[in-house]
Amino acid sequence: MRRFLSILLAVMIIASVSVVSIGAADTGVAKVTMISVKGNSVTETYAVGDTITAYTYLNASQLNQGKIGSLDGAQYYTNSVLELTDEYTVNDGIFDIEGMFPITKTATMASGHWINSEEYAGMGAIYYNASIPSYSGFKFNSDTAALIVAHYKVKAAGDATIKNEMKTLAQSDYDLTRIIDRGKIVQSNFTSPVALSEPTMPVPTGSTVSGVATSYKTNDGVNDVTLTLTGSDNNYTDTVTVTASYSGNKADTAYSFANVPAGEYTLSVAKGNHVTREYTVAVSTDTTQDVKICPIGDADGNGRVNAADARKVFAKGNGDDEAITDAYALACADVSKPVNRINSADARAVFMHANGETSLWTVTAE
Ligand SMILES: [Ca+2]
Ligand SMILES: [Ca+2]
Repeated sequence: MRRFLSILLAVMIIASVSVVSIGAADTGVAKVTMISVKGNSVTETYAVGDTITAYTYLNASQLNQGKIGSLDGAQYYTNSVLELTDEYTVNDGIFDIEGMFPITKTATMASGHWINSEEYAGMGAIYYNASIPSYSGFKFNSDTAALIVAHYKVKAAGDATIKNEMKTLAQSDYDLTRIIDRGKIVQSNFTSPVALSEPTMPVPTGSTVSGVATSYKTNDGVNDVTLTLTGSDNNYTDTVTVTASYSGNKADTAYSFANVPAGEYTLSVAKGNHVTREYTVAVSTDTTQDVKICPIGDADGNGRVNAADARKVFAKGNGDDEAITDAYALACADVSKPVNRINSADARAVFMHANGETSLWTVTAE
């Protein structure tokens, strides 16, 4: 009985020691070192319970203007100290993948989980793989181009590492030239800054692009004007849809894009029964760009398709080059095959529409 009690006491002492040791860890600190793809690092100290946002950037602007066609890699982290607070899996529960991979976005296949290999014992990992094998590529063209933005929580005291490794980094030119090939850096002229707190690098806030979109009434079911702004030298793309409110047959409708980074853009304007039009917009400050689209067949740009349009199209098709000169007006006049050529078939179709015989537009009942 006595012997049994002493064993029980010993067990209780061990148990209480282990409780004390957990308590010490909870109030301790974690020294976290983050290592970039190229091996440079940053170290910060955190309290247990702190949350960390880890930023990994990539700047390949020296190579093909930073356009990357495919990348494949992992971010490893010391699992005993750090917990990945957002879990990403390929098959289920995809959660804010655009926030985690702001440039490659939903083109990324990613999963965050632990691994237990001999090489990386005790490490967790975020695996990612993204590919756009076209000339446009993912644009890692500045030191603020984020590869991964990952959220961690410090769950215990100790030393921890967040380490970026890449298996493939390939340009988006036609032969997909490798920058990193099977884990080996073969072209070293890119940078990969890392940060464990809010980036010290300036984050562009952007400008407003706004204006008035002029369109016309073609039938009562067609009211949405869709404007798409796409960066020529960055990854920005956004679409705004506004509802046309008519005064007579014309609608002047305000539109606006917020937080547009400086750069050159294509603004595409589309509406049912209208000919889509593209504008080039340079943005360095708040920018006003009024736009106007016209109905199919409106060769003189007044929003109506009538005998005057038919006469113009006929004259153009008959060899009078001065009848229609503007490229967009030509697109409005080019209503019939062959495309990119104005001839008597276009004139006939516009005339039939003006005459109320065969409409050029999709007409639905109100
Ligand atoms: Ca007209
Ligand atoms: Ca034609």
